[in-house]
Amino acid sequence: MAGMTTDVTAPVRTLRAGFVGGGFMAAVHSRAARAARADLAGAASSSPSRSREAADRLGLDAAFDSVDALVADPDIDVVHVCTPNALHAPIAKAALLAGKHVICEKPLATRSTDAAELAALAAERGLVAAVPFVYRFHPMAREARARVARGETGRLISVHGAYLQDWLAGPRDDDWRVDAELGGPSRAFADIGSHLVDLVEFVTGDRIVRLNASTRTVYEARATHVDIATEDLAAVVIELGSGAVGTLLVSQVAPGRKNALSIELAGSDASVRFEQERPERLWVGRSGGSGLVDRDPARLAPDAARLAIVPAGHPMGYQDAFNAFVADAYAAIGGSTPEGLPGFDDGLRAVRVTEAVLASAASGDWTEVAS
Ligand code: SOE
Repeated sequence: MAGMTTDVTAPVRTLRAGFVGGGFMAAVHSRAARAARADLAGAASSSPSRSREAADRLGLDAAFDSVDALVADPDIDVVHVCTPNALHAPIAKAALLAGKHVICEKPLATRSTDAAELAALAAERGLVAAVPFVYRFHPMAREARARVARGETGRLISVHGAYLQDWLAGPRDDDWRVDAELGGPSRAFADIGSHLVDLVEFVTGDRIVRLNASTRTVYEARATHVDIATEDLAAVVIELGSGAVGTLLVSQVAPGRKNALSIELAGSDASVRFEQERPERLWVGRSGGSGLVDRDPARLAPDAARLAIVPAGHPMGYQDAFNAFVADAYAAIGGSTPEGLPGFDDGLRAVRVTEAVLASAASGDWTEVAS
């Protein structure tokens, strides 16, 4: 069909993928792996019966009795880690030590020392190690990045980003993530602020160097948890390496907001705004007139067009972005170097910014982000 591109990189051989965890994210990962033509080798969860239930529900070949058994299976090439946050680092480490490529959910680790160890280990072993910062894979987020990179927006002046959800907005709403033992010391920022940090840095090509944050725990008790210490929201003022400034608002208690990730950059010549819930369009703002750019592959930058797998007017969405991420990760396993694949170094960046947010919120001071 005219204007359609289908060259999202395909894996060069059939990979065998194993999945640790059986929840929402394991379902998303396994759909993407199937679309990338992997063999879906099996699932491991917290018990043999939960592994069986996950394998059946996700349509995987086998159920492993334990995570260790999955990681030790010589037939598995790539391990997808889709567990609660505190288990990401130990499982990713075990998989890398077993010589597996790893796709590990964010936050890569609940401490930056662990994330740094994983990034170093993956590099040392020459294994592909990717973190699903999948909002990078919306064609119009790539288009924003391309326009910034080719100078269309001019000198970067300011950034404002938000990631707002409401699935924890009520006092009885509850989830394992509120528990620091499972989720880590940061909740809202680690869970969704990490995506926002990644997208801001990816699209601007700049780095958050210092920040000043306030956090709030609105509900210290929920349906099953009490004495909750993890944050429901974070409001952060940022400074970037270029001298640009910005604000980030990250909240899991924003009624009516489902998955409202947005970033807006103002440059000296133009602004761009991308909204994840309306991913088919990019707003381009100019003093002399503004407008919406449609996802029309014929008119996009090459790196955006390659991700546009259906023509303009045929909406793409979250699972398409996820599929493109997994396809690119698998292509990297096959020896390619796809543009913009988020690796463990990017996972580490997000953990470092998260730690700076918690440190600043605790001290009330401006805090440097470790580099
Ligand atoms: C829940 O907040 C969640 O599923 C996150 O964990 C994901 O990273 C985000 O993409 C959507 O919301």
